[in-house]
Amino acid sequence: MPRVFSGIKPTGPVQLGNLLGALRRWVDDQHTADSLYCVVDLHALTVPQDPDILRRTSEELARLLLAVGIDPDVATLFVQSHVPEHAELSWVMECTAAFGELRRMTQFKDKSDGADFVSGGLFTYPALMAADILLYDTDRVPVGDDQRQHLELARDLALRFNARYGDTFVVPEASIPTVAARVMDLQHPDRKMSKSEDSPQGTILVLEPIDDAVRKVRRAVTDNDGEVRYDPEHKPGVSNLLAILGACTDTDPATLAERYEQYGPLKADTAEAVAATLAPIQKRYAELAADPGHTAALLRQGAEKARAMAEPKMALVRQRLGLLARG
Ligand code: ATP
Ligand code: LTN
Repeated sequence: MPRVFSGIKPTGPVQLGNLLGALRRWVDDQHTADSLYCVVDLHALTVPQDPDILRRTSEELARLLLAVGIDPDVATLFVQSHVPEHAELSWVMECTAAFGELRRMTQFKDKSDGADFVSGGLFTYPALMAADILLYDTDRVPVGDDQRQHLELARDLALRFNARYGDTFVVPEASIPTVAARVMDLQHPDRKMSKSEDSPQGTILVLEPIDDAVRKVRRAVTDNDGEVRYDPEHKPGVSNLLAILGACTDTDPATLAERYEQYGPLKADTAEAVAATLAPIQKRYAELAADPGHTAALLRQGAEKARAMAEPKMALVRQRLGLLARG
């Protein structure tokens, strides 16, 4: 079975882009691959976090992953900081990456631009992400389109390490969806929907009241020419609605466009499809939240399973590098 690994940061409430671009495919992949899914709390530390909020967000995120359908009996669900090998291999990856390579990362440029404080971790972040992936001999990484460049780097680092020290890592492939790979902000369709960006009216949260989500879709920014056409470059707002509707109903957005003459019905159908997608997740989340100890216990088991894979891999890496054997 192929190995699948992916991660999500506990940086805020999960939004529709996370669900359509990544999480729904995680659920599908668990049945055809040996999959590991990780709450990447160390990645969240690249920007200052309130400890109490980080703790709560991490736990709620794990619960949401269960609510969307990750089955802990099938997939390995765990928290990054519970497996110390991630941080250890990250250092090795920092030493494998070139400064110039890290400097080219567009996510670093976007997130550092205009920030009051830019941590060293924000710059070296892709090395930690490569470590996450390479620790587990990952074949495939289901992510949204914004992670394409980081995945390329992870591949380059695996190849470089293998060339320098001998075959050690599997070279992973990105798996990016054909529809809704980049869900855009409903108010600013020129930028991606994101959980930590402050755009409440443009961001649909997976756990927000359904009425609020519906209202946001109905008020989404479109354009003035009145034609329904799937053309992300020239008609980003309308195309975003078509992509959301397409992802929620498993239909090709360009085919959907032929069914609409006006924006009103497109918005109404998209709102309805979003509501139908979110409602069962919210119901399941509420059930899980009634027993908070359950999620924590599952995460402990998940970390044990992950550690059993990460420890021997890290031992091999130490040996390849010439680090003295322990004990
Ligand atoms: P942040 O705003 O804190 O950077 P984020 O919302 O971008 O967070 P991540 O935790 O970085 O979310 O990403 C989790 C997964 O969701 C990744 O695979 C990422 O590619 C995907 N993803 C995030 N935003 C979108 C989006 N707008 N459309 C499609 N996929 C997305
Ligand atoms: N960098 C990713 C989150 C992430 C990840 C990973 C995704 C961290 N480690 C490993 C896939 C595989 C992001 O910002 N969305």
